[in-house]
Amino acid sequence: MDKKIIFLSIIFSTIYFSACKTKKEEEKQINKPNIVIIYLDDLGYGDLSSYGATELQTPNIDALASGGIKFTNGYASSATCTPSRYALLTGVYPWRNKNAKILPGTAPLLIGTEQQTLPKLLKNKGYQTAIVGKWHLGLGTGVVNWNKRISPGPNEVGFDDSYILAATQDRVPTVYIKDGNVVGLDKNDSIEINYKENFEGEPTAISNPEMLTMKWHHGHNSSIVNGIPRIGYMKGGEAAKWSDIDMADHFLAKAQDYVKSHKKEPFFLYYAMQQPHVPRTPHPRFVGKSGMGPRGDVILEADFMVGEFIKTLEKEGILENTLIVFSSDNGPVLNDGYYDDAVEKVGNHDPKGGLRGGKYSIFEAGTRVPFIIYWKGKIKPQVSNALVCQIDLLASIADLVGAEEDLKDSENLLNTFLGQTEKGREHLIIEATSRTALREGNWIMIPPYKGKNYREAVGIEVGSFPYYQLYNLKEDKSQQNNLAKSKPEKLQEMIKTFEEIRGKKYGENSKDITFD
Ligand code: NG6
Ligand code: CA
Repeated sequence: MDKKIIFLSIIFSTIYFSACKTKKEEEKQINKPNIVIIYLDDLGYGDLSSYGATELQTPNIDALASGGIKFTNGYASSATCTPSRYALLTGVYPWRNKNAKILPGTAPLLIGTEQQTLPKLLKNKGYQTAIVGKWHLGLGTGVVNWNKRISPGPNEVGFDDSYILAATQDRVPTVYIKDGNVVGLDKNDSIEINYKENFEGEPTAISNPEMLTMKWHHGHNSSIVNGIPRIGYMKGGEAAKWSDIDMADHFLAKAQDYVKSHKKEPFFLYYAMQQPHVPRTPHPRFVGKSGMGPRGDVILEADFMVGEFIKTLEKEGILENTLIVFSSDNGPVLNDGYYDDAVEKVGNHDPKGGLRGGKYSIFEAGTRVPFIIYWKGKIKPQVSNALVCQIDLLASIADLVGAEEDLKDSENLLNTFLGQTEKGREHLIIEATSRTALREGNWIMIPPYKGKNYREAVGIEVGSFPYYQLYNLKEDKSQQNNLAKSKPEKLQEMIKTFEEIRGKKYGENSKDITFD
């Protein structure tokens, strides 16, 4: 070949490839915002002033809603915590995993270490990843020794850093765990946990009611920590026990520290707050602020924490380069096992925002939750009625950062999440304590289920009837008018779609949790 041609082709290919690189680099800049998921625990569709609450004000979360996209048909995959978190992090419907139920503090890790997860895919795209807050997806492989490094856990499914509470605030162990190690553990005071029986001589809510500062209503009568009776028995670990009233400040400080020390790289932070789950333990500066008792007070506390967190992003100069998702793992409940005035002081506040049911329920209030996406300067403020679910964040974020994922359940709704279209999912399967239903267009179809509908202990209708239910949610938001009989064609069409996804044996695994 002519030397000149070879020379020229080298020059051209160098120019060509360096041009490509520049474009890719450019894309990198655009497509790699920091990603933060702020996830509350049991916050209802009607618990924020931006979602219609009039009896309490949540200005900081409202600012995200009014400056971003407020979804009115945004769903958690489930009406309880563990399954919703499983769906959020794996993009897999929780009913595909028979163990995706509310887990005790001793449950093994629910997510397979080989499974794809949101933090893993982001890690592969150069992100630093972290969780601060509630985990509730199991730890270890069976029998956990809480005095050694606990593994596998969040760090083995994609999080570079983890600072968690293992299960729930009402379950033992009541300690923080950092990257698999109990924080502040005195090696001479080892921790033992048992969910079946107590350790000899250890006080419980039953044997020593005089030690309680909060009374239990149902469940929650095992070990006492900080005067609060919990689920499960715990011995030892005195120095490591958390302070309930400081938990919100504690997690905020961890989240802020993380942002400050990772502001130079793209990061993913899953900030999983504990409010307003029981036991509701507002810091004294929030006590009495809502006039609604501790449940209202901790919602105000959570709102304050969100405000402080956003201020940190702003101060560090990265707010414009951070995509923020705000949502809740399931709907609201007033009495979830403690006497804490939630029922007595709720007044005119409607945590369900006019929906039917609540936490644990296949009715709308179980899974339809506040769902906000905020990206300063990038997303045009709007209200979106698109049908979206937290399970879709995985596929959508994958697209945002240029990852290719072959997913069955998680749908790529990136354009919907960025406010470029109001087209959401065609349909969605929602789940509530093993019952599933089909949400499609304006409709929801709930198949027949065994078991009681009304659960006295929590004061909630779980949506269980021995016949089909069909509601038009656009006309009948509170699900009062069952159209199963008057709309047989619509019903049949939805049963067909439902059974195509769920199979005919959808009810087989449905096992109720105990409420009382
Ligand atoms: C239930 C608890 C409830 C709450 C829930 C989990 C009883 C009687 N009730 O079993 O208080 O802890 O589990 O909530 O123990 S969730 O939001 O984490 O799913
Ligand atoms: Ca929850």
